[in-house]
Amino acid sequence: MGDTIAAISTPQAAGGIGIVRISGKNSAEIADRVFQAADGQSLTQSSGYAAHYGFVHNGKEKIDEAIALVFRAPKSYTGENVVELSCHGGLYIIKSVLRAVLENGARMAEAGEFTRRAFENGKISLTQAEAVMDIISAQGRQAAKAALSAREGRVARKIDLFKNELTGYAAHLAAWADYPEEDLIPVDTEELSAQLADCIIRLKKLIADGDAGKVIRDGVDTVIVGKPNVGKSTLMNCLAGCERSIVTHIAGTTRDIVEEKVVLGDVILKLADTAGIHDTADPVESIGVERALDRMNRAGLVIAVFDNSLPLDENDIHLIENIRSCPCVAVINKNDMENKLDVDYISDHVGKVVFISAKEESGIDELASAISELLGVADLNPADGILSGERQLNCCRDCLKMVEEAKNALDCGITLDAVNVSLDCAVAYLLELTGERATDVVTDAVFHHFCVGK
Ligand SMILES: Nc1nc2c(ncn2[C@@H]2O[C@H](COP(=O)(O)OP(=O)(O)OP(=O)(O)O)[C@@H](O)[C@H]2O)c(=O)[nH]1
Ligand SMILES: [Mg+2]
Repeated sequence: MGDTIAAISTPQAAGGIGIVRISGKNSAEIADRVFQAADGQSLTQSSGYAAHYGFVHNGKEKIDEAIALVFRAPKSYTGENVVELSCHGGLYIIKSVLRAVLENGARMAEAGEFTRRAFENGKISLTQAEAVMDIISAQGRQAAKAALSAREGRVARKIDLFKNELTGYAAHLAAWADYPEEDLIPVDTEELSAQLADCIIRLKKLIADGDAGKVIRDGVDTVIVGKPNVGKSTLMNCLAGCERSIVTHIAGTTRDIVEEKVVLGDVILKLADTAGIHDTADPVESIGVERALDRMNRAGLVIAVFDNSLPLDENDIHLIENIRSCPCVAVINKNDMENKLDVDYISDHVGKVVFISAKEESGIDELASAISELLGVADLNPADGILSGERQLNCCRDCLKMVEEAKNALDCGITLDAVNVSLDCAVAYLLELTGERATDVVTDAVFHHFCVGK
């Protein structure tokens, strides 16, 4: 970690401003070699949080006008000395500035290396580091909120509370088991069992919220299914806000799968419009039907569309039988037309039913609410600190398993030593989650996903 690193921290595209970030012990010295402040001030002599106007050059060649921002360790993103050179955002200019910095003593930063240094210098926990990546890749309002709250340490603080609670129980048990001659408050096994039961409920909620959080962060694979001509493609286009799928009055218009990512309310849907499901002799259409069924079985959410203007037929009934085990919303489309559909039959078999007119774009808010409820995000408060990513969720699931084991051992009257072993393991998983006891393999995996410049 002794060397000084540099990278372009803004996107690799033309823009108003481009930033080259330099971090490490010698960042001000290196910046001084390429940056000449208009007032002659040397950056090594500058105080922290100071901005200087001047020019960047490489040897005798003047590259661009720039502002140099100086941060002094430990008050910087990485916890090291940092200089950020803000130049004009042309690709050629910004790459020339980076080249000048690299030729004058800095090393090219690896992906995520700035954030890794922030973690290794104790500026942020591993969950906060992961949140930085989530902020960059957030696609919706809720996802951005969740990432920001994690960045502010909400997740880390929540995990700290669990950690302190479980460590407290373990310490009491250890003291009681190891020093029976001391005048310690006896362990009340019934009370401890109740406390662990309560902890289990809270851990399960944290995991459930994390699972729901995946929907706002990464989106959910969603398939629109139904018999031909019910308005699947019209719904797809209505949600996508553009003419993504071909719509005609002819049954069997959609043959292949058409995909589009859309934000509906707070949820990101990775939508797939499919061929109408029915018995068909047409070989092309039947491949489309097979693909639709395959997608349906793999989807995280099924939007099953029915035609309000037609009586229920065997294609509809067959579809209802097929979707029973999937998380599913039944959409009664063409609500603008006279009702001939047996809606009661559908609501008896599918938990959530929503009336819409895809053509007139009505009922879409109700569809959004039904989907949010079904996916468990309706009551999710993204600012509350939600676990992000499989790594965090797995640590938490492993911790839960250990707390459950500890409670079982306690309830079965197994020695307190054994209970304590499980509690210690539970705490170890939480330490892995926050990065306080993460192996290099775990840390490498976390930072592997970062882009250069972060
Ligand atoms: N009145 C009315 N007509 C609709 C509505 N939604 C779709 N339609 C019409 O229904 C017909 C079929 O619409 P599509 O969206 O192509 O139906 P689909 O389910 O994708 O059909 P396939 O791809 O053939 O399976 C078109 O003529 C649409 O204009 C609606 O809400 N109200
Ligand atoms: Mg279609």
